[in-house]
Amino acid sequence: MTMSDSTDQGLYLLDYGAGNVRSVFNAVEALGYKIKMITSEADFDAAKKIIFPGVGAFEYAMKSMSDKNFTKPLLKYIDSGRPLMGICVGMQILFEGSEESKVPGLGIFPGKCEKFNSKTKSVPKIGWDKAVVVHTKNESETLGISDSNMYYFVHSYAVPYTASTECAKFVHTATRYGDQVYISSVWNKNIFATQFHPEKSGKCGLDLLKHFICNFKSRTDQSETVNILSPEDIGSYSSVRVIACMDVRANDQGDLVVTKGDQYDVRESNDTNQVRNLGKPVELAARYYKENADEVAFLNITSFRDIPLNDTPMLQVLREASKSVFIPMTVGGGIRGIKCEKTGQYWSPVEVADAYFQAGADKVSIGSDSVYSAENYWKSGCKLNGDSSIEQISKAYGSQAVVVSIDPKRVYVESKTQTTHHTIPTSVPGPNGEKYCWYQCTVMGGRETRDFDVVQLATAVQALGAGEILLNCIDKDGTNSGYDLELIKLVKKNVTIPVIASSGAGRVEHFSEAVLESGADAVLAAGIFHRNEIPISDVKTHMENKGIIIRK
Ligand code: 1PR
Repeated sequence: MTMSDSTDQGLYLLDYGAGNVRSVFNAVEALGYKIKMITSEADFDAAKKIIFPGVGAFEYAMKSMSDKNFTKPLLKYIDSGRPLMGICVGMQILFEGSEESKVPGLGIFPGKCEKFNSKTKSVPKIGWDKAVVVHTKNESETLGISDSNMYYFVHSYAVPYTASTECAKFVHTATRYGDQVYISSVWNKNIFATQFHPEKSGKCGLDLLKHFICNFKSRTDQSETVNILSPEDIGSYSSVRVIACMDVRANDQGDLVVTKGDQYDVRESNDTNQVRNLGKPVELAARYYKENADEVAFLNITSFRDIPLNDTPMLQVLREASKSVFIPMTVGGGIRGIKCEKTGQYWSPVEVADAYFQAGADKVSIGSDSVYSAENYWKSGCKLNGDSSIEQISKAYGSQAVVVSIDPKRVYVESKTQTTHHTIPTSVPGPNGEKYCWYQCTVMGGRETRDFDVVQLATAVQALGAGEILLNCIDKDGTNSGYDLELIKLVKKNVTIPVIASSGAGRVEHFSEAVLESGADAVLAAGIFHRNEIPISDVKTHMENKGIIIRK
């Protein structure tokens, strides 16, 4: 056997042409193995192992499979006894169905995906968590999943876990999210599937993929139904994410750099007035991956300049970064319908998002366009007409793939009656001693203010289908004076989707305050990480000492 033979395990990737399958591709290649795309029925016959990273919403996945005529060949492949590894929606569609859609699933496992209860926790669930092996006996082979590892989950639907005899036959791990316990992986005969994303779960995830590629064994002993954990035995380990954010733009020499400003001004305050250069985006992302960031975000901060999609340098940044960064990546800036002024070519919001997903992004973040959509939503009397980028992208890829980035500014008022906007009493009075403020939304990176407040925006984007809010604050950006806790509390009170605290982190205490005092689901920083002022490990150690669950 030659060297190249040993890397070719007859591994195929089932891609029905949507979303981020590049990450799986890159993860397998980083492990030193070859993986080919399934493009025809004949490939199912040639495959010795298949990885099926379902992406998008349940119905979209089932429909795409059927449009490509992949459903029957997949079922035939499964029947043949050759190994299949499903990921996320690639696991969900193995069940009978989902509350998300009327379209039935493949029905290989009993059970149906149900939506998480958003009255008790943020939904979608986005973050790192444990997958607890439920079998306590006769399972010497554990597929490489360890209770001490954390994996990356992002989903709104899950199949409830019960300690029934039926579950015992195929459930491998379960995970708790607040008051609910659900199936986080299955293993039965030749099928292994995870609700979480191994390709985005750092080294633990890569190890799991390697295990599937090299050591997978079918599970034959299904008759053993004793000693599985009851849902009450599954502990709560959902962790708070620490995110490193890179604002990216071309500097005055034309190089793409990570920059960072104070209150959105990214130019040096000295005579040079140059765009601050804090490093190269791909290198910095690789550094944050090594330093144990839970997620990275790239924001194209000059996206208001209309650049045709095919000329967008951010696509190349993602393609390169996704070769070495195996944690979730969000990209923002210019996510909207784009028209090329020269050629007249038009890319719909879904096409734009798809280009980023194909390049390696897991989530897209929408800024200015979400403000316009939210304004229209209120003007129309809260109608969902399907026109907005948020609606279109979340319909295709699921709400968990759509982040809305908000850039608000404080507006101080003396009393609540001075404005119709949502005001709060503030402990940080205005320049003239004003005791109230409201948060005004801006577009184009803070360049233009709108007669629209953060509560109007946050509630509208949630209704339109956004899955997460990246909550910046222009007053706090780059100040190192701590997050705007009052702002975070206000937004958290009005939405059930996760909220990422952003802008102003300067000390480790700021991170724990955002979580404990304001209820942030994740914490983000830029300047202090770029300038090496506080290592991510110090932030996590501090948070852990404060009783916050983090990924070590
Ligand atoms: O409007 O959809 O094209 O998106 C543009 C995106 O670019 C938005 O997400 C917007 O927030 C971002 N953006 C535009 N201009 C700037 C700027 O800084 N001049 N950056 C900008 C926003 C905020 C965060 C920053 C935190 C943490 N930057 O990215 O990382 O404030 O900073 P800190 O920890 O140093 O305080 P569209």
